[in-house]
Amino acid sequence: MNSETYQPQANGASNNAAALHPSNYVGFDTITTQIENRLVKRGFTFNIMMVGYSGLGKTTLINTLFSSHMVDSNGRDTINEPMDKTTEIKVTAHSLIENNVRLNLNIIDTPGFGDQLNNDKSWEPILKYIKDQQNQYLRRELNASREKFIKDTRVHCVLYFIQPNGYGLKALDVQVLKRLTEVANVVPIIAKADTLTLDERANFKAILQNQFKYYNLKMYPYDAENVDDLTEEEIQFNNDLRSLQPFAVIGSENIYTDPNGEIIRGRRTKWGMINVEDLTQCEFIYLRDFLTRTHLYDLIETTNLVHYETFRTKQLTYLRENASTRNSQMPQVQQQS
Ligand SMILES: Nc1nc2c(ncn2[C@@H]2O[C@H](COP(=O)(O)OP(=O)(O)OP(=O)(O)O)[C@@H](O)[C@H]2O)c(=O)[nH]1
Ligand SMILES: [Mg+2]
Repeated sequence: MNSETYQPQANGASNNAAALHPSNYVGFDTITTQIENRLVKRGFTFNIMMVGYSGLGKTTLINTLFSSHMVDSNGRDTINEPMDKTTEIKVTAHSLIENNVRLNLNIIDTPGFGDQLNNDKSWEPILKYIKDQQNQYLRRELNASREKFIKDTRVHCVLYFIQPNGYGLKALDVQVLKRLTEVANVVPIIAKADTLTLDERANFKAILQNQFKYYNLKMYPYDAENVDDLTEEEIQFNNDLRSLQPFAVIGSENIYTDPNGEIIRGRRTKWGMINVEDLTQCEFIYLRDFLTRTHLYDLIETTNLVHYETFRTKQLTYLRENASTRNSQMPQVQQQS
């Protein structure tokens, strides 16, 4: 073997050693295909949660995002239809297949808060749900006979709906966002953007971006200093995305045929048709691309590497400290001489 192209490393040699280029084709570059095949076969699980004040179109947007009727919203065509308000945390599971890739999608719809007389704690069940899933995952992981593939129910993305009021976050929004951003990837969106003019929308966005900074709310995607492994391009892309956030979106359950004969998903109003997939009208397409095309895998990975890791470290440290306190309180066994 050519000693110039192959130099055995001593045990424990660092990975930073100069890269070697084998003189013949070895073939390990096919590992990407091998990984791809394995992952495609196994499929991906993506758990997305909708959170926000009542009636902001959370349930409707689920159906808009995945272009299918997935969950019943309270949109009604006639007055006789029952209102379908979300009253409890509801998980619906779907298996979507596109080009042989299977996506196990779990949508976690939550009741809107702000309806009760005292709303102070109305978000607690939502936070509890997120932590419970992390806890369950940890338990399964620590199980002596742990499963080969642990079922992942951890929340990978929280879509947070902001009321299009034009003046900013409410005190309750800040309270909820503070807690949510500590435990999950939160993507904020301006709901029902058709109720704002374009100027109002731009102004509102600037106000919200300032408020995120002011209250130190860390929204997803995170600043480059908080993530490793990103290329220059990815960092630039995330910076661009952050300047566009929160996306101003419009949701709809209904499909229409426009005057050109094209099928569109939209909202028919007295003054015209809103096409939710038209970028000149709203930023729904940005949101969908961001969630499903560009950041789906990163959302899953960041949940595992950042949020779950923080939870895991805290839990294990707590358990260890508790165990050592218990041990120090136990009566000492007399040493036999
Ligand atoms: N103008 C407008 N109305 C919308 C939009 N999205 C949904 N709606 C309407 O708002 C109403 C409430 O929609 P839902 O999707 O049930 O709202 P929700 O946030 O799930 O409500 P809760 O479950 O009660 O919290 C329905 O009548 C929808 O048709 C939107 O983008 N613009
Ligand atoms: Mg709902």
